[in-house]
Amino acid sequence: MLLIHISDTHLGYRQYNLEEREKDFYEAFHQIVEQAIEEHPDLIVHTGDLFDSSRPTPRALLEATRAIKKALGHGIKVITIPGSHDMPKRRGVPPHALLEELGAIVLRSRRPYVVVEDTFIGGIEYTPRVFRNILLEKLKDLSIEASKYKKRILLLHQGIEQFLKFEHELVLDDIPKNFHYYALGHVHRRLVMDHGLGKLAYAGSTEVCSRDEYVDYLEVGKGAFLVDLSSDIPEVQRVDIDCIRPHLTRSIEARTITDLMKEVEIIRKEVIGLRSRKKPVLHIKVRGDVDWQQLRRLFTDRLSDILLTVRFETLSEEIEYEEIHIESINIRELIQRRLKDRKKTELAYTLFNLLSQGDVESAHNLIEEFLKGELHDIEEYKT
Ligand SMILES: [Mn+2]
Repeated sequence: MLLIHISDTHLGYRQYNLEEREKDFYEAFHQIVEQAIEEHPDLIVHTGDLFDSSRPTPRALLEATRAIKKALGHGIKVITIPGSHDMPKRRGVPPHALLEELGAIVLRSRRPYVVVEDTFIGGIEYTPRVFRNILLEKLKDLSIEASKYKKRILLLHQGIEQFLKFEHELVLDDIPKNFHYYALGHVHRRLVMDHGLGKLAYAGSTEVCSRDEYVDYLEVGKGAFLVDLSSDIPEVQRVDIDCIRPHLTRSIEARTITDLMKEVEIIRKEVIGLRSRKKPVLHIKVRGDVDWQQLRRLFTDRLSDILLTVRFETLSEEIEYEEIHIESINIRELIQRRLKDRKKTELAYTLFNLLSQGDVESAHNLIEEFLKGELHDIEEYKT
């Protein structure tokens, strides 16, 4: 059996609120599906965060539908699980249900596995850390069920401690050992390692969701994995896409205007030297006090013809952290100590709780209400 493993396509993500960036994510998805079809696999598995939101826009739904319909039309099975971004937070149907209507298979609680020929394919939707026990239970059940079949594949969208130090739900030992291929999503950097009877792999995101991911892209590329399960140990090969928009990061010190203009000229030559089909995103880290208006004008005037956008951020002085000597860590207390304000602590702590449960949507609403000065009752957000 030959499969293509794709993950974290985040369709609908509009980075920097730019339409071009939204389109980049669609383009990456279409390109990888096209390349997948050319490999003539039996199936395509997608390990979550197909969409950037559990309520994708019609455009995002349309793009997903087109690509998946195409794959299905070539006789390729499409199997997916909801991820942390596209799983409804409370009750409700994941957007994937729409794709089920087309003939894709969505593995989640009500249908945790399928069998294709003699291959067992099990999957679990993203499960926040607070439900870790349920997750472990489900893993055990799948492992037992899988043992009846010759080849076994497991689909997960979770963080593993080794790769996500502070936001993981699992450690490597939690993952059953009797599968041949572990298709994982959630970690945006591509990686493959030995586990159980075969290989464990994060396919990574297909576009650059945050600046740091561009560094990963330069090191390990972006795209999918082509997995051949015909031999005892699966062979995992990279399938790379070439439509990733470049991100350039430069640090500058606050200096005279002449110095800054020299800096701009150097960057200009560099950008032109890239010979990229897509205009790069430039990230400028600024150290020291600057005249922001002048800085912005200078970069925009001299570089806007060759860049998609310039993002500025301040490089703050190193923060000194106090050492903590307490027996158990009380998060609320730590926040209180740092912020020294009861209201802000309440907000930060509520946010912390929501986010540690993966409830990005409520966290987002909370912040939005707060910023608009419309936050009347924080209790509503307490979990
Ligand atoms: Mn993701």
